[in-house]
Amino acid sequence: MNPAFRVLSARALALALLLSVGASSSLAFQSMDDVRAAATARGLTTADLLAAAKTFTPSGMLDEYVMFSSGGHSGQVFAIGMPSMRLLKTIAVFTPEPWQGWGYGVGEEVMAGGDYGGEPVRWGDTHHPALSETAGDYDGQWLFINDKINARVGVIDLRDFEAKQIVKNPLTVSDHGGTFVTPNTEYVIEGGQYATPWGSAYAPLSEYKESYHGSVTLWKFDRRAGRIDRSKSFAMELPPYWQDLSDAGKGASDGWFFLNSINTEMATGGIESGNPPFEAGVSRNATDYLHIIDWKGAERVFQAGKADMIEGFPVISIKTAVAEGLIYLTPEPRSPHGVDVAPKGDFVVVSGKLDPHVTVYSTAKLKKAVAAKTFSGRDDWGIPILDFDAVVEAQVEVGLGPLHTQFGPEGYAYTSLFLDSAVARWTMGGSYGAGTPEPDWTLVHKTPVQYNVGHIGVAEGDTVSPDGKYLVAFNKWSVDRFLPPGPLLPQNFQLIDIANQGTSMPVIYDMPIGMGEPHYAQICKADKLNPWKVYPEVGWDPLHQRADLMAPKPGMERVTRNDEEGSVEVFMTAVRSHFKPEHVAVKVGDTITWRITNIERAVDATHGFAIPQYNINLSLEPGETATVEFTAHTAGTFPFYCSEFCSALHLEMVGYLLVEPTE
Ligand code: RUQ
Ligand code: CUA
Repeated sequence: MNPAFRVLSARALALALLLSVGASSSLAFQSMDDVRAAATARGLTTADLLAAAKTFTPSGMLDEYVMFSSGGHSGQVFAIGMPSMRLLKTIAVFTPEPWQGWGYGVGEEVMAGGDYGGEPVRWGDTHHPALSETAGDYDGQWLFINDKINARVGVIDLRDFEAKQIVKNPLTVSDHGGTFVTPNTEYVIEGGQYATPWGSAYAPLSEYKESYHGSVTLWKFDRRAGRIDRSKSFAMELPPYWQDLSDAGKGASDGWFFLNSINTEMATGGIESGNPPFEAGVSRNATDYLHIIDWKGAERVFQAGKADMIEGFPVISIKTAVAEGLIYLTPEPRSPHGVDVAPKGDFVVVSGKLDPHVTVYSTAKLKKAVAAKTFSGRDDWGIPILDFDAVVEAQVEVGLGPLHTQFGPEGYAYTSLFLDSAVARWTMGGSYGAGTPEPDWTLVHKTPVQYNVGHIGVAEGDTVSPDGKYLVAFNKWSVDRFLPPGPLLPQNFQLIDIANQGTSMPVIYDMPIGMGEPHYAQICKADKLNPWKVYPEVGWDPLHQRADLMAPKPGMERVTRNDEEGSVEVFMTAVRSHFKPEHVAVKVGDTITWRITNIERAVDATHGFAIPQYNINLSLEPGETATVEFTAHTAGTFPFYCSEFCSALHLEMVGYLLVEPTE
């Protein structure tokens, strides 16, 4: 017998037994001996069986949470059930995705919203998803995601888990400190990253200080329209300090947001010319600057018409921001990365990658220092620097390479430690202090993770009332955790059970992510989400979320040809297991408008529609209508078919597009 097995507790066995009975009620009764034998054969310990009991989700059981994870450079977002850690959907945003037909007739209009510089940009580097909030709590309606490489923001409607809008930032070409939302989703905030001249125009690096700019953009979100309203959006100019992560104030700090920065040195690199490389130049100073910004004040200043137009976009200059008292700086420790606002908004936690402490600022002290003008100086742009000692509440030594902090319900905070490959649990003080058995502001425990953890996410972790319960470590490396699929290894999402206080914080599940390099994720209680099971009406246009009057309906299927214009209109329906019409005959050079409706009302009765060579590939969910326009550029015979195995006669769900050559 495996020695580890002998320590199996009666409780774990009982749990395992319960599970096995529940999971296979159709099988003959299974005894404890069966569980024991199976566990022994696989070398499982008590802890393993307990972890299984906490995560194993039998067929048909639904998850308690949905995690919306960045898809990294896949340009997409992943929806993952928790605690099962089952991938539910890849939500296509910046990158074409064939299963959803995204980018092959549908989604192109949305993606075109993010094009700039003349060439279509068909991928993204997604970093930080943000769920819409009402009164500081996730409301389950909208999801926003930034694209770091191109400075774009995507808007996803959680009624159908589809992207509806991509906006391109006109001022900058890279972003990072976004997306995050203000407590009622008034704004979706996108902080820049690498400074460039406005609009990413040319200027030599020797003119860095004069010509390069930092910025943060406040995109106004119109909930009714479900779109960012560019006409009510504005930005703020910032020094070219390479602003990094950011968070919105709430509760005690409502009306403010916080951005940190990593290059107050304004290093410009140039290792090839004997200059310090960026990695050294950017880390020279002992401190960088936390930016403290009054967004409600900035909104008033913008609405009063005090913004300048730059690249056709309103920008509040640093000069105006300083004169209006909208912006302050305060020192933050070496190579800052994460800045995270505590649930009540009373503390702001900053991690410096090269400092083993997290630094906790008090928002009450920040406000006091602003009011009393407790400045230790001004930077080169005249921005007041709040005195560090006047605003810091605590510094907690947590370990090497602290990056990001999340909060639990009982007064614990959690910080990812990149260099230690661990997640630290530490106690908050102030009004949180009473919730934990340990003294305020102390490290309680570290759980090792595998490996190189970036962000962490706690269930409902960015809200005014985190659930705790689960924490996910988003690890960059997996090294030896999975069978190696060649030299490019999956990343590892590790689920950590944080339900107990003190030093019990075990890893209970590993989920390989075989796509992109995810950064952050937000975790929403599943019952807050209320997605449609089928589209509300037959003939629904998901882009505009309304019935399309032109949508083909049963009885009106036809192909009409206008000889003079050389144009053809197709009105087609799809239902198990045929398209109607099945023959579409056109001539080379015809312009074709092809409308197609899936007239099914049954849940999950999705049809695909794909035409070879013409690069057309749709997914039509029940009720959905879509329109594709193309020119019949090539003569030939093109069997189009349904790409979803929708019925026993799915193979017969086919038709012919006949493109007749012209002499
Ligand atoms: S950032 S860990 Cu966007 Cu920390 Cu990736
Ligand atoms: Cu419809 Cu296969």
